[in-house]
Amino acid sequence: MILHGYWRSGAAYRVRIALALKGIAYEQVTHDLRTDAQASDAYRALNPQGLVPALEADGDVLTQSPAILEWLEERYPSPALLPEAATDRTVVRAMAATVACDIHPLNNLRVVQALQRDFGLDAAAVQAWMARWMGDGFAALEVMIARHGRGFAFGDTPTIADCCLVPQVYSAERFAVDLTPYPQLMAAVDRARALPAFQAAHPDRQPDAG
Ligand SMILES: N[C@@H](CCC(=O)N[C@@H](CS)C(=O)NCC(=O)O)C(=O)O
Repeated sequence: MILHGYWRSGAAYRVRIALALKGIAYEQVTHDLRTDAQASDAYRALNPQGLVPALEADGDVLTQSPAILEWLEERYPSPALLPEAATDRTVVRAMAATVACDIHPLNNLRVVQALQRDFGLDAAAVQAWMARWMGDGFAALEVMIARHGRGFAFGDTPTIADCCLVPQVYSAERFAVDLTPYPQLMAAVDRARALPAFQAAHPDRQPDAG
């Protein structure tokens, strides 16, 4: 398997966590987002969106981290990253979607670049934008985790919700977002990121970090 990513990409970080939790060996190819390498024709031949990650696996190229997480779960069911009951699975997917569909797209590099280049936002305004959407999502997740978490975001084992949440908190910490209003969320994140699989997936531990 080959993971096309970038050390600081939150979406690639999600996939690295799931691969590590499932004990799957893989190689990494980096695409430097600082130089727009992900937009090159060569990479677009793999992922027409020009976004990381993409996972080369079983002779195919898989894109979109939520779809890749689901594929990993179906192809490598153990250890499970979704609970058994259909309703519980939906709760976990809803938590993951809160990050992947409602927070991350608003804070993505190309959005932030557009805000700066096309709409003239300065650094302080960008920081406020990031904090606003992360805060909205984290406030909802705080309630959901208080309701469903028993150590992790949902239940007492890691799920795809934790795979999405931990990278989002990494981003929040980078952008100095106040996390003190979310104690349940942070307890779940701290529990998850103490695990070796989460540590192995951390941006600073990747070969292209720096
Ligand atoms: N929904 C996509 C988002 C992918 C995405 O936006 N990746 C970012 C890095 S985290 C990226 O490649 N950004 C480059 C850009 O914005 O041009 C997924 O989850 O895979």
